[in-house]
Amino acid sequence: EGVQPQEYTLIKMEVAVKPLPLKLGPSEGKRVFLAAATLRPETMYGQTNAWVLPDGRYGAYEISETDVFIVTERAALNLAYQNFSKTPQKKPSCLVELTGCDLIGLPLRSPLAAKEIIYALPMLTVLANKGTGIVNSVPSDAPDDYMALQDLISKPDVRAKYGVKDEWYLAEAKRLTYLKGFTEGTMLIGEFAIGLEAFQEIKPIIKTKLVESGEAILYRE
Ligand code: A2H
Repeated sequence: EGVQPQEYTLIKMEVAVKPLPLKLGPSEGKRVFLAAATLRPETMYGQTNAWVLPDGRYGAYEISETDVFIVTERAALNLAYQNFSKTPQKKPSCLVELTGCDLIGLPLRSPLAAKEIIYALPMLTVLANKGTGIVNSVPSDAPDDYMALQDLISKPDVRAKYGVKDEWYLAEAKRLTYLKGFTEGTMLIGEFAIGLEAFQEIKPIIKTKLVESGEAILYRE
């Protein structure tokens, strides 16, 4: 780890269900958010879901008079040092302790997300000691997110284990995964990695180049 602290953007994903599920009952009357740490806030348009660690330990912490963040205890302590706490000089106020399993399936309203509602889904590789323990998922821009989503899509037993319903992610995740990179992506590697041109403009150039070099043919049916 470097000497400089890492700066993340915490994305506030509001729990969008009333009344709150039983487990979150003690937070009733407050605005409750899953707070996700990201290095890529500019990608938030492409969010398809949020990730939680099923066996992870979380809490609903009072960040202000009105707002509650669901994060790990470690993150709540760090937030308190940075003055995000209802009880600034004291131990963070935890309304209820939760596990990741308690959060799976929560409907969320996340800033910038093209989709009005996204859901919290299980990911086993979420690190309890990084960020908030909550991750926003942008499969079009983050390989980790893409792989975790593919994993869930291809493993009905995992979905069954965590009670994941198909309508929480399937159609929209697929659509965004396929469309997003095409309409808004830029090249990151290779000779066209200038970072500005849209995929759509580069696509015919690469296609021609591959055909001319014999590495591809055009096929019609
Ligand atoms: B990034 P670094 Cl689109 N466990 O956000 C595992 N991964 C976590 C995490 C945790 N507890 N907390 C945050 N992260 C992820 C967006 C994104 C991210 C995109 C592309 C790349 C990317 C959407 N997911 O990260 O170790 C979060 O995913 C590439 C590394 O501090 C966060 O940013 O460098 C990133 O890891 C922070 O990782």
